Amino acid sequence: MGFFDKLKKGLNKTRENLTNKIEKLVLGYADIDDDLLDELEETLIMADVGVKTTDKLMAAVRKGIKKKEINGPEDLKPFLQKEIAAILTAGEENDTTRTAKEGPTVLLTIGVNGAGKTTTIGKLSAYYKGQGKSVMLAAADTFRAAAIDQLEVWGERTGARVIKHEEGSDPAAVAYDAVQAAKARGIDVLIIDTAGRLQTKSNLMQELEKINRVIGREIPGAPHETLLVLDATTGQNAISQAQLFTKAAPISGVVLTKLDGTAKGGVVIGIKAELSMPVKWIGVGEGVEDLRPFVAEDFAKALFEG
Ligand SMILES: Nc1nc2c(ncn2[C@@H]2O[C@H](COP(=O)(O)OP(=O)(O)O)[C@@H](O)[C@H]2O)c(=O)[nH]1
Ligand SMILES: [Mg+2]
Repeated sequence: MGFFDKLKKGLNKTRENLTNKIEKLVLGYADIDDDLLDELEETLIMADVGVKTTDKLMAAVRKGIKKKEINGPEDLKPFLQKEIAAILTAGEENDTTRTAKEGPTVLLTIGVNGAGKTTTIGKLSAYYKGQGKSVMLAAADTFRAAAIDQLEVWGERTGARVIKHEEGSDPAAVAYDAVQAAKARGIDVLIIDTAGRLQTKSNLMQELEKINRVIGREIPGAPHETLLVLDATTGQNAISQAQLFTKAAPISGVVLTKLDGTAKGGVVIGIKAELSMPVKWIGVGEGVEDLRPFVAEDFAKALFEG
């Protein structure tokens, strides 16, 4: 199955929860009235689009009715599709990965435990390898031995060297060694795993600041990307996590994982609209092939035209 078909299949439940509900809703009305608009608003909120974004969409709908762009219930779905596609494609030129002019491109991944960081790193490693680049991985999630082992498995699977220290060691020291090794070996892409413990915001902030300081000193401009990994199945919670992490580190883009089989895929719309953070990659499965750059147009199409 190609990636687009996988995306479409993965979004089945989100589509049922959003697009199909809108379709069914409008069938029950001959004209647009307040009841219909209330139900539409509720549908959007229930589909994890987010309250702010829903407000924005409903304001656009009301304007569309006034301007006679919407003349009956049947016009609502195509109108919303257009509006949502516009939100998703806004600022898309920022969605491409920043790379180093010379020397290794350093990608730092952050996010709460279980969001899919390590798996995403494995997939990214395969992606860049597939583009003929050399890849190195850094096990700066030193919190649990299992996390280091897991990264090593991905390293073996994708033919990338893994730089690691013992469990419990300083994550910034691992990052420092990895940067040195990547420079010495002329590596194209260095991807750093982190623990993303959120017990206290200040700990996380200090840890990330230290990692940033260490690698920025060794490679000017590094990290070139700080990717926040968010689990789509957590819906609106992903948005609050993102707000917390923005306080701890400058985030350049989001990786949204587990879009396969969740009904909460509408959260992509909220991430783009409410956080103005570019969604750079999406994950639709546990396999090495199941990560791709986010293409807004494809996503909107998969969401509305499945
Ligand atoms: N279905 C699905 N599972 C995923 C995806 N990405 C990660 N996972 C799973 O989520 C779980 C946690 O992932 P992991 O990479 O260990 O998260 P970390 O704690 O952030 O490093 C693992 O079982 C992964 O296989 C995805 O896109 N789809
Ligand atoms: Mg991990």
